[in-house]
Amino acid sequence: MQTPKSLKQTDPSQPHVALESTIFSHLGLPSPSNTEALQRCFAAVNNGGAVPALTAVLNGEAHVGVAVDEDHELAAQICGPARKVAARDLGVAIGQGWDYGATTVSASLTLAANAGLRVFATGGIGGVHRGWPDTGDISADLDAIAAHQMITVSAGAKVFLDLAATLERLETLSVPVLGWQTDDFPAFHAQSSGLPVPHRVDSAEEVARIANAHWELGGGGILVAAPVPAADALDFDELSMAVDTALQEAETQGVSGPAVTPVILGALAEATDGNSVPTNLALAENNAAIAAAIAVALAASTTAA
Ligand code: PSU
Ligand code: MN
Repeated sequence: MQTPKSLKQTDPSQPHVALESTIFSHLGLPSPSNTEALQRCFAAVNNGGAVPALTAVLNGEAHVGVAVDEDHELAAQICGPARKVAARDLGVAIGQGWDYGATTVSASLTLAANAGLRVFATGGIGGVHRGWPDTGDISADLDAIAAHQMITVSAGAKVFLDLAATLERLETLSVPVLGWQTDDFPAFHAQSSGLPVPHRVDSAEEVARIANAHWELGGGGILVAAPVPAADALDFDELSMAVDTALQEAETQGVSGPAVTPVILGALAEATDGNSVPTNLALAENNAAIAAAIAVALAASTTAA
């Protein structure tokens, strides 16, 4: 695949972990927690022996590998006024020269795959929204995960979604869903949704073997679902009540389209008295660390082959 000129070059033979930027923007987390999340995810990837590759659209150029540690101003901008960029918006953001575009999971996977990367970490992926038969609201994240030969590490899908329908959809799209040291599909802020994962994995090497076999057969993306660490998890019942409150709030505001997820995330933070925010940070950091281990194992398996 040809790398678009506007992509900042990375060396794909090195273990890299691509990161999205929406979660680090005002659309994903309140300030200053978003900056803290960015720093903790970068540190987790570095400590795991991999290179963080933050994706974003800056001054009309798509980037894979924004060096935020060298450019605090840039970090502040990404965490500040950025506009949401999903996969379908990439051409628009580049063509219209948007100053700061925060990439979602779908946009990040598109850019990272074009740069030759294989591993990506996020907080929780988008998925099938509750009430989807009426609204048709199914995140473009799912199709993007299926389309690109990348491993996505997430704490399951966001808890306010229809998680059973999200798993069904991933099955239809032929996306292997691997529970990271768990038999249960995680529920983002809570360790378990009560739904089983189709397969459990226990090590990064195991994920690398599965990915190599899957890709040799022409398969697309793989989802690794890692539960939030126990110490940082929220109680599922308490969380469910907060989700109901947040969904009602979003309905009252009458939002639709790309605005839905940021509004619900904000309402959820309020409904949990802010408790969802440190949990969100902890799970994003945990996912980044696991993704680094997988990137290192994948690079080793490619060298050995
Ligand atoms: N998970 C988080 N915070 C976020 C998101 C996910 O913890 O901000 C973002 C991701 O960028 C994801 C997007 O790709 O929400 C999904 O948006 P939508 O539901 O509109 O597809
Ligand atoms: Mn949507």
